[in-house]
Amino acid sequence: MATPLTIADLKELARRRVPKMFFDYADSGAWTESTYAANESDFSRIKLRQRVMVDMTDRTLETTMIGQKVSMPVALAPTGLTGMQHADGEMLAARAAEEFGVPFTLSTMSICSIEDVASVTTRPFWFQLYVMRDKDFVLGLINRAKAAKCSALVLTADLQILGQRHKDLRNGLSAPPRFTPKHLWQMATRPFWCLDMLKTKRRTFGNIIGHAKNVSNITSLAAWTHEQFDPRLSWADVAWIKEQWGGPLIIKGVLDPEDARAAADTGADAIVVSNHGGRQLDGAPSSISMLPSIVDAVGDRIEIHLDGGIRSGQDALKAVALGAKGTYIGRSFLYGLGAMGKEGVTLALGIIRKEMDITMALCGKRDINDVNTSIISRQG
Ligand code: HOC
Repeated sequence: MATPLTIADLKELARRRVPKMFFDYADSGAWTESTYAANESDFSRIKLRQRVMVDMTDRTLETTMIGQKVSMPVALAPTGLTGMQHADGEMLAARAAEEFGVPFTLSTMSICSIEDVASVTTRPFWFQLYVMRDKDFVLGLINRAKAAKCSALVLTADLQILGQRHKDLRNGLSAPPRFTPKHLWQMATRPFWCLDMLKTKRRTFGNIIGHAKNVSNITSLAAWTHEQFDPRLSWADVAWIKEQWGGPLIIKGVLDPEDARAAADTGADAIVVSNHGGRQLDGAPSSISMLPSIVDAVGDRIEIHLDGGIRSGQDALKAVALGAKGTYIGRSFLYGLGAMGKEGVTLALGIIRKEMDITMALCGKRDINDVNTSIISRQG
C-alpha cells in the first residue's frame, strides 16, 4: 500500500501486521457491536455547512484541554494492552503524542508501566485509573502517577464489570500470548510483530504485575476484574480520589445527562462523554448522539470531552462544534501503532490534524476556538 492517507488505510495495514487476537482486541466491541457501529455511523449523519468567500488564511487548531495547551483538541485515549499492538506500544505512542503536542493517556491496564512511559517522555502525560476494591493498591497507583508527574488523572466510571467481547473469548486472548497451535500460527503469520516483540521484555500488564497473580488470558483477566474492580464505586468515592490525587481530575464514561450532573457536582475538571468505544454496554446510544443533551445539562458547569467513533478530523471537528472542548482517539491511533509503531501514531495524528484543518476552513472558520454549532447544517 502507498502512504496511508486515512485512518482506514492504517487499519488495513494493522490488520496485516498484528496477530489476529490483538488486532481483534482493539477492533471489537461488546456483544453485537451495535453501539460500536453507531459510534461511527452517527458521525456521518451530521452534515456540515459549507461557507464560501471567507478569509481562510492563518488558521489555528491550538486550544486547551483542562487548561493545558494542546496543538489540536485531540488526546490519545487510554487503551488496554496497547503494548500488544506493537512492542513497547505505550512508550512509542506517548513519544509520538509528546512530539505532536497532544496528551497521551496511559491505561491502568497497559503493558508498559507508568515508570516506563515516564522514562521516555519529557512532558507530563495523563494516567487513567480503574478503582479496585483494594484501596491501598489504588492509592499506590495514584502515588506512582504523582511521582511520574502526570498532569491529569482520568477516572474511568464505566468498567467496574467487564463487558463481554465475543471475539476475545473466541480468540482466547492472552497477554503474554500463549503457545497453543492456534496462537503460534497467528504469530507465525505476523513475523515483523514477533521480531519486535522478541526485543522487549514488556509483554504483560506493567502496572498491575504482582497484584494480579495468574492473570494471563481473557478468562482469568475477566475473573480478576470481577474480583478486584470495585462494583460499589459511587459518586461519593470521587471525593476520596480527588483528595488523594490533588490534581486535575477527568471522569470518563458518562453517557447520561443525569450522571453528567452528578459528575459536575463532584467538582471534577472535565467529563468524557463515552461508552468505552462500544466495549461495555452494547445497545447504549453513540457518544456523539448524547453530546448535545449533556452539553445542555452541564455545559456551563464542567468542561466536556468526547470519545467513541472518531476516525477522522471531521469527526473530531463535529464533536467540537457540538460542544466538546476536547476529543480522544483510541482505535484511530492503535491502528497506526499496530501498522507502523511510533511513525504510525504520528501519521494517524497527522491525518486527523489535516482533515480537521481543511474541514474547518471549508466551513469558513480559522480558529478552532470559534467553532460552534454554526458550522452544523440543519439538513443533518
Ligand atoms: C481485557 C481488558 O479499557 C478495554 C480496556 C481495559 C479493560 C480491562 C481488561 O479493553 O476496554
